[in-house]
Amino acid sequence: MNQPDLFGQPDSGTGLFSGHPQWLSEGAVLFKGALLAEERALLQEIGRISAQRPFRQRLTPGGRPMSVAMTGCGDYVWVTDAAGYRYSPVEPESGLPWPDMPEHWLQLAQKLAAQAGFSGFMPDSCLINRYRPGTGMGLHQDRDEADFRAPIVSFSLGAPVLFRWGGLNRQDPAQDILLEHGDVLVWGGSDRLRFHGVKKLKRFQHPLTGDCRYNLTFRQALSLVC
Ligand code: MD6
Ligand code: FE
Repeated sequence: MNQPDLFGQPDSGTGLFSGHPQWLSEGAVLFKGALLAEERALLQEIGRISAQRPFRQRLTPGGRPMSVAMTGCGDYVWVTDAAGYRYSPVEPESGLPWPDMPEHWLQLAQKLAAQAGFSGFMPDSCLINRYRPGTGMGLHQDRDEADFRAPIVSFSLGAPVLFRWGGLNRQDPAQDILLEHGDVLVWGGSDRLRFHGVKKLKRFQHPLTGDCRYNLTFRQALSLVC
């Protein structure tokens, strides 16, 4: 049976996502429910990583704590403190390297990037964000990476949220995109430097994550596209 699945379930036979990708524009693709078959494994691995390198509310360069708590894995993780925004090979508090990126995560991120038209994606960084009710993220561009030709692959797990999706200038009109448990957003090319943000999380109870939303963002932080 090779019928496309309108509900966006991964095809367990091939491991390929058979739902319809939604192209938001030339370089941004939303795969609804692409992670549903992997939800438990993903959440278990988040638990294992955060047991080693706990979620922390880091300080902005201006000295205010971010409302979102962060940890991560891979060669580098994005951090912020008085010294500024940067990708760090170690957890600043302990000086210890980050846990390895699980092979399974790398494969998922690469597969979805390729399905969005970005083959050869080699993420060296996965930032894990944890949102609680009332937390969000202001409009920003992702520009701390070395090579903007590489896309970003973003996994959403747990409570749903509205993602603010703007243009290349801060003042450009923005639209709201619903990101739900299991959704993947791949974003690159001419959309790579779009302004975006996360609206405040509403109270919600998810059977697997409680009131939390987790976002995993895979990036080529310091490695160049070859
Ligand atoms: C979040 N994500 O979804 C925050 N940036 O929690 C981001 O800031 C983001 O999802 C670039 C590309 C995809 C993203
Ligand atoms: Fe971002």
